[in-house]
Amino acid sequence: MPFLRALFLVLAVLPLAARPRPLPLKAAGLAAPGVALFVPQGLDPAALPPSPALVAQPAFQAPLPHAWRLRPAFSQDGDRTTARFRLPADVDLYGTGEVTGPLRRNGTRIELWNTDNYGYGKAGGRRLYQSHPWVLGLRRDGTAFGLLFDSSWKADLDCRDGVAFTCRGPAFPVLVIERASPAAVLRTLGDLTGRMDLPPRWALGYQQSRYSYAPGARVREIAAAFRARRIPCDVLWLDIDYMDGYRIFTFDPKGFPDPAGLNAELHAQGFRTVWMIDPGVKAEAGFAVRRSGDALDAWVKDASGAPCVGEVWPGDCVFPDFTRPEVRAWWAGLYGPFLAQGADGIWNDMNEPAVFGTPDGTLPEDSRHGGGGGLPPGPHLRYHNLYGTLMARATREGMLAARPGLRPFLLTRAGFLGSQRYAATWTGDNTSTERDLRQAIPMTLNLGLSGQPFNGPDLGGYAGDATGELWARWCAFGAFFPFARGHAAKNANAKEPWAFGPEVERTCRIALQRRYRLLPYLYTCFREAAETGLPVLRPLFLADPADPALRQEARAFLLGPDLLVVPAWAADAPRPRGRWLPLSLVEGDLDDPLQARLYLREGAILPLGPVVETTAQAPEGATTLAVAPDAAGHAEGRLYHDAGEGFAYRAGDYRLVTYRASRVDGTLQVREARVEGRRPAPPQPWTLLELRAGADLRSAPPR
Ligand code: NBV
Repeated sequence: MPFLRALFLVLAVLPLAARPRPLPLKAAGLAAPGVALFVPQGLDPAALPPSPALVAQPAFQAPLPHAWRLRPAFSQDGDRTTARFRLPADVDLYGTGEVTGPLRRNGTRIELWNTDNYGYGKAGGRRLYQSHPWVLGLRRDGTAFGLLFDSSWKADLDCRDGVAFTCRGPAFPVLVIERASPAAVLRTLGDLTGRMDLPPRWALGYQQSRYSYAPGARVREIAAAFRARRIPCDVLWLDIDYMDGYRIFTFDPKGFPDPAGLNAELHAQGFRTVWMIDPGVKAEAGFAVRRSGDALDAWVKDASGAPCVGEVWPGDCVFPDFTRPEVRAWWAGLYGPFLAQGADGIWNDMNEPAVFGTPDGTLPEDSRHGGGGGLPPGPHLRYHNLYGTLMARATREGMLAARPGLRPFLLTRAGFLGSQRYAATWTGDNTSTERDLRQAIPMTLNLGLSGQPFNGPDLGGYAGDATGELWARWCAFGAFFPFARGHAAKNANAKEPWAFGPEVERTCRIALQRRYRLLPYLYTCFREAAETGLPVLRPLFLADPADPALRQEARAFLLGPDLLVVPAWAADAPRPRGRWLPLSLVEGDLDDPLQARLYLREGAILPLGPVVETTAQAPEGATTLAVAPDAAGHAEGRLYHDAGEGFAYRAGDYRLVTYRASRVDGTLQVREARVEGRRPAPPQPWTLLELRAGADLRSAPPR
């Protein structure tokens, strides 16, 4: 009988144990106007856990208004904590970071566990290289909200029935932003998680990469080909094969005997270079980086306290523990001698971190991080998603220390909400397929809607062979992405703009020339993103949040506030309300059926520059102002310029002009209505180009 009673008790208790139990709220209030903070039991509201996503710890400033609508329900189930929001069915959801699939995230579920996901093949593409516990919600009436789950632990973000965030960790705070528009939510997201710093202007140029251009002679050939063919390009990328046996911070003595000489040669031709540095340090006793790291026992530890060893490119590696401030300082110090060779930018790859031959492709969940400087010690389960961000932080600090007068340009593969403070990013190892050509647009848009404006895909696709047609079509709209870089896997075919013959080359040249003409506008959009947190590449619904027809549009997009880009294969895409006037930027662009169609918003002024082959030749300011007057003959536009490099702009050495156009006695006149900053006006005069509504391509399609 005692046995039966025990069995009965176990059976009675089991379902209870398996059921999540509600976790009551401990405190709720406003952390800022329109920003609510919810703290569940298990946390001390006066001493919240440090948040690497946020620039400042949130604290209660005022009571929560009674009418506050969005409140999370917390629950716990074993080691899992959930925050769930019930939402009306007609709310549209966006953001959620770097994701495959549709722009509108309703009905999707993703895993927040940064993963090296070659070809987006693992877990059906449900987890990628970055994690953003963040959702942007848009209501029917165009008002919007943001949900920020402040936990870096391994998690699930489920948008299938309302929004539920479940992490494999303890209780966490939730922030809810309530605003009148999605743009206003994004500004507040920028206030909370920080903004991208203004990059050097050269980083806005076209960039060419391959795994790998090696030896140095091959890099020179690529540089020469760009210039001989007059295809605009600013940056050449050096992938892992420049290293000596994949040892980071070294150069292959055979292929790259004189990196400083190579960099200097490329600089003389108007190129910049970006060199890859991975986190895995070859576990080789004599290797200098290993030895200097050993001196502070810099490594992530396994459960027994010994350095974690895992295989990456160089063979067995140890992994810096970037949660420790002294390790970040050591890592930062490694960049001084490296950058002295003349590299302009740094590319941090494999920093999920990716580890070969392990069940999950990374370090074990129970490996240990030391923390410090406010971060508590913790398991990999807690710090994995932050590994890339903390590495990027240390790298950026190293770049700044080595060259205090230059703006660091850093690209990171792994990231977390807030990593835009340290680095730009790209969407990892996509494929040369129609699927990835198309989903590059919503991926870039959703990263922008998650706080990261400086991002883009490998244009043309990374893995697999590209056809010329695919490459040309991709380049034709990808030329307008904030980060525009062609890249290719080792075993893929050549994917430079000329690799597919003269017709594809011509399409790519035209597309890239268009980008370079837009440079004054693009730089102005970057400055706006750096100031406000608004994305550079924007979904159409940002232009008219109440228009339901724009909510799912993932083919056409906006570059900044005024330019509508419609890929050639999306001619039937809806447009935001108002008139959009067709625009030709370079000769031949309207005659090429593969080019994206460009439209300027009625009432806007678009600053343009000349066609150049590198930003090194681009004059400051604008040489042309394209004006699309509204029915009343008015238009307005902005132009930002500065030295394009360095930090003098922070002390006022910039010029931000608001131009206003109006028709006086039938003649269109433009004046500088407002000037900010104390940088003098550039010497060259600008010419006026008036766009007329009669030339609208909708009524007169191009040949
Ligand atoms: O360093 C080689 C590649 C790089 O080209 C690519 O862009 C990264 O996403 N890297 C991954 C390592 C492994 C590629 C299979």
